[in-house]
Amino acid sequence: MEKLIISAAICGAEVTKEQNPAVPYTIEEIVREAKSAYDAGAAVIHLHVRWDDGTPTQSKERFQEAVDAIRKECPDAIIQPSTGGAVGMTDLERLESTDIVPTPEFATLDCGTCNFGGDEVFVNTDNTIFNFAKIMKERGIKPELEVFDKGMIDIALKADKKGLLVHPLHFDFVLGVQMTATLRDLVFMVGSLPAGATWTATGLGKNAWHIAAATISMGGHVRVGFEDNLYLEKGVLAKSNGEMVEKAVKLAKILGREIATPAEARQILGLTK
Ligand code: KMH
Ligand code: ZN
Repeated sequence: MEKLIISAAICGAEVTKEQNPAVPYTIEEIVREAKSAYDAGAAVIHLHVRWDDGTPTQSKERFQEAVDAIRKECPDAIIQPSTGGAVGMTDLERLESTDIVPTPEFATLDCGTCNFGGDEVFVNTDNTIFNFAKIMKERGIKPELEVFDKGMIDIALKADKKGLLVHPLHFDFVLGVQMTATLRDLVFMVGSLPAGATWTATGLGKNAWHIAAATISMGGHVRVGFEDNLYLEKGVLAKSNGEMVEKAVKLAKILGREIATPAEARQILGLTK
């Protein structure tokens, strides 16, 4: 089986220090968490940034500062800025994270509108999605196609039909937000992908570890980290993103998958930079 790419979603936009004191807000804390994940075996750092008080931001200056600082500690990591940002941000705000130097090689592209609990709705109209895809293609940024349910795979394929995406397509299944996170769901999502696509999966909260184990067994790639889950196991808060990456590495070892270095991950994902 192909080597396993581990992505670490170290920060997110929604989780707080009240939920887990290790959630990073400051640049120093974000670097600490990125380095802990990288040292443990993560090839990809999925990046959101916050102001020092925890408020999520897509400020290009803040992203530039974070990426420059992470780069010093994790020289060859694939740093993947979020273009999702936080619920309620404008498209222009969300795209700021891609407007840094050097231009990111990889960034997320959210492929549909999603209920985020309560009254929160993460809005991604077709026009937003196609426009983000177009801009990312023009800038030479490979999108990771974030899909929260099967309909979003179909929207991504519409964008592909319009020639807006770069092959091989790479999807990330975020299960347990809008769609449930059963193994039946995971198998259905994988079976809905076009030939040649690569995929990562993550399960929210209590779904994290059964989705990771199934994904490793099925030949997919794994995302772990505070953005999606704060617990190492039931009732035990993770002390760092690195601890969660270590757990994914242990699962991979048990299940016979080797871990991809950043260089190997770039090859698997078709990243050209
Ligand atoms: N925070 C969510 C509203 C992404 O990074 O592209 C969007 C999100 C997806 O986290
Ligand atoms: Zn994210």
